[in-house]
Amino acid sequence: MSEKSGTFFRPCSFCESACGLVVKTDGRRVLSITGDKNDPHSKGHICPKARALKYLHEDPDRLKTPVLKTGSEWKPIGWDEALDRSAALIRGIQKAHGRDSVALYFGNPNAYSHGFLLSMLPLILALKTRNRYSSTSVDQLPTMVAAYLVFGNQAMVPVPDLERTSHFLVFGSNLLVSQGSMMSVGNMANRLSGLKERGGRLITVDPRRHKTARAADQHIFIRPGTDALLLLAMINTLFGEGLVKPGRLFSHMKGMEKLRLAAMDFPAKIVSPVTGVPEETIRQLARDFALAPAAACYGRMGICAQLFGGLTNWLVFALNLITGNVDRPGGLMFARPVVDAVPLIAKAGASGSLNRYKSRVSGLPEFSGELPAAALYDEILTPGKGQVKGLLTIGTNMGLSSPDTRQVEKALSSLTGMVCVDYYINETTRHATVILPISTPLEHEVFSLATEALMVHNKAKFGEAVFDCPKSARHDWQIILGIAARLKGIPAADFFAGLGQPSRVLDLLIRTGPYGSGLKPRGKGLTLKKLRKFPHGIDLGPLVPCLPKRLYAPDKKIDLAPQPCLDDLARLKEHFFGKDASPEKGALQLVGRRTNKSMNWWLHNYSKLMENNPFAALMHPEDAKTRGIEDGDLIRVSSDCGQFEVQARLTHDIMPSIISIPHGWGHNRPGARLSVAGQHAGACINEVTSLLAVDAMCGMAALNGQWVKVERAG
Ligand SMILES: Nc1nc2c(c(=O)[nH]1)N[C@H]1C(S)=C(S)[C@@H](COP(=O)(O)OP(=O)(O)OC[C@H]3O[C@@H](n4cnc5c(=O)[nH]c(N)nc54)[C@H](O)[C@@H]3O)O[C@H]1N2
Ligand SMILES: Nc1nc2c(c(=O)[nH]1)N[C@H]1C(S)=C(S)[C@@H](COP(=O)(O)OP(=O)(O)OC[C@H]3O[C@@H](n4cnc5c(=O)[nH]c(N)nc54)[C@H](O)[C@@H]3O)O[C@H]1N2
Ligand code: SF4
Ligand SMILES: [Mo]
Repeated sequence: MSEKSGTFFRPCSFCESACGLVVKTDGRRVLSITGDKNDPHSKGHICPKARALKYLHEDPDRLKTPVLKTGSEWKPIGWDEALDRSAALIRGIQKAHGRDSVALYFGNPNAYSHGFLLSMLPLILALKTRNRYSSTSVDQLPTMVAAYLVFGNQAMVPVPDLERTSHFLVFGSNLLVSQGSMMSVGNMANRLSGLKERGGRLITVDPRRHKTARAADQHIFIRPGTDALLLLAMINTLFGEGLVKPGRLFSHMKGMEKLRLAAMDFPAKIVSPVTGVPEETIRQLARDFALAPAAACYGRMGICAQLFGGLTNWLVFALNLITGNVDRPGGLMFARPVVDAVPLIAKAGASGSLNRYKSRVSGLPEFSGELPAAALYDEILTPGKGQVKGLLTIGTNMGLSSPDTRQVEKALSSLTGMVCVDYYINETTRHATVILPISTPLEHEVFSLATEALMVHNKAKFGEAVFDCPKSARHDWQIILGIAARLKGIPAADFFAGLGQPSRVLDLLIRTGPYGSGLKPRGKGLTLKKLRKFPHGIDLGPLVPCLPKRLYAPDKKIDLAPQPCLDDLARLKEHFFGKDASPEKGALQLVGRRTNKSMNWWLHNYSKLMENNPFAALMHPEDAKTRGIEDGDLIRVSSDCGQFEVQARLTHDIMPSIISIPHGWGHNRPGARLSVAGQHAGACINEVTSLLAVDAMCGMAALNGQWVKVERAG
């Protein structure tokens, strides 16, 4: 239908925001990409990255056929040969060295592909390796761990009810740039101005006064990694001042007394000097939160990628819970998507697990069948039974996105075989034996399966493919099932026949979901066919309360004081109040930041996105002065792991002794074929981050807060 007119409506599949796009084509080329004003979720919002859909599609560097490495050359090969070789490589290594000798690593963009999400299980089952990794453990792992421990299901992640809250407290997230994450908002600026218009308040807590902080009613500087202390002191204040009012859900909670006792050790007076937040500010923060008509506390990368991410995410949930701000309008609520993964996960016995086993070398804990990314490189480099010798990556530039790129580089170049599913020969896939390129987003259908479960207002949308998929291209699910079938020794055709196209599976999931028609052919509710009739998406209304019905712990309780969290408090105390607790002299603490025209490590090959997209470090004038650094100078940032040079920008919008550096750069690796990115190489922040900085409780990489040496270059 829309093919004729050349106008297509679809969600953007680059980030969790899932903004509605209008893509106009002349049948062969994209003419324009604009925001869809009729999309009830994003109401016309898009960001500069959306146009990368066109650039990616037209990029001459993008692989159009599989390639095989022969010596230092890449040879194009056909799909059957490529899939046969990939499967043979994996099977060969597993036969010789055991099942765990091949590792799997799934990267961030897979979260936006329903094709991937609906086909990954057969691959996991076919590989049967304990060495399963993903970007989760450099991203949102602590949030999922906390959701599992507190609400009983790793997918029960509550989102702030931005439409109705009157008090929004944000830790470690620059919402106006990132658009938020572990929540799908669509149009952040609009939602935050709505909050202001209602007379609500926005408060940010961050070592940097970023764009969102500048738009906030109050900004609080905090020393990196100390958020758990601040939250404990806030909770302590609430208990001390009789402000704990858990409300309706109280009878479904357990652990209140344990939480009170835990917080007793952390009064505002004690945590103030460590966090850098004045005592009275801490108390006032707690009171304001408790007394607001409806409050929501949320945090993202700043409270995940740090040494105490697990504790901090638990405490964020606890703060919301004991003030009665969970599962009520204006607080933290749960989305009700058309495909509801939570009960499916529960039924499959996969609600979550923590520390059932540990990684072989570094002893880091398992979470829900995955091991932490920070553990992988030791597994590759350390000989012994179970050593990883083969790697299958799907949609990750892990060579740059993991800490300590020097060590990662050493590990990747030592592998016996590596298969990558990716568009490019980039900094990571250049290590591969075979690269299997997938169709571009314009060549396949889009459905935001994962992000619709995190929407701040219920909504469903399905986007048709804009272009026919060329005969020579394959979708990710075809590649994944193609490898899985070969590993299982099943003819690929049988595999597809059994599982069907993702859209068929999707239809089944929608029919059996919360709004579904059921399995009868003429049921009343939603089907994929009906959803397809609403190209701008269907507005399914504001978030609605769902507890206690959706509690999945065996005792059906919300746990305010999970044992793994209580146990981890000793590490927190030792770290900040133990005998070795003084900060490193003369060093600065590194924090990361997102920028408007970058998407992690993969949209730098498009010249339009590289205009006014500088690679620069932000530091405080005081720190610059003591080092003889002036605005615009080239500085050297170093640690035990490595070093790089970057331009310094001086600003008072950052705490003294902090340095903020964006990620996504480092395109100077030999053999990568990214001609535009190569001209804007910059340096990779992870050249100076260490694999040893890990949140021991859950295995999350502590990318933020590491100490680095900073001096003038040259
Ligand atoms: N334009 C753009 N948008 C993106 C992305 C992108 O690359 N570009 N990436 C997407 C992805 S994958 C994600 S996960 C999200 C991330 O979304 P955000 O979390 O909003 O992204 P960041 O800019 O990394 O913000 C992290 C903030 O934490 C602060 N911080 C560092 N350490 C601490 C700490 O210990 N405590 C506190 N309180 N704050 C701290 C940093 O100063 C920084 O301001 O963004 C998504 N959106
Ligand atoms: N120091 C530091 N490190 C960080 C972070 C930080 O803030 N600081 N942030 C962390 C976070 S939150 C994240 S999410 C990770 C991101 O790191 P990764 O998960 O490694 O993801 P990207 O860097 O986005 O790389 C995506 C890769 O997938 C390919 N690709 C794009 N779309 C698709 C697709 O649909 N299918 C397939 N098969 N391939 C595709 C791209 O070409 C690219 O090679 O980095 C983490 N690392
Ligand atoms: S904010 Fe995210 S979803 Fe929206 S247009 Fe930009 S990249 Fe796409
Ligand atoms: Mo992320």
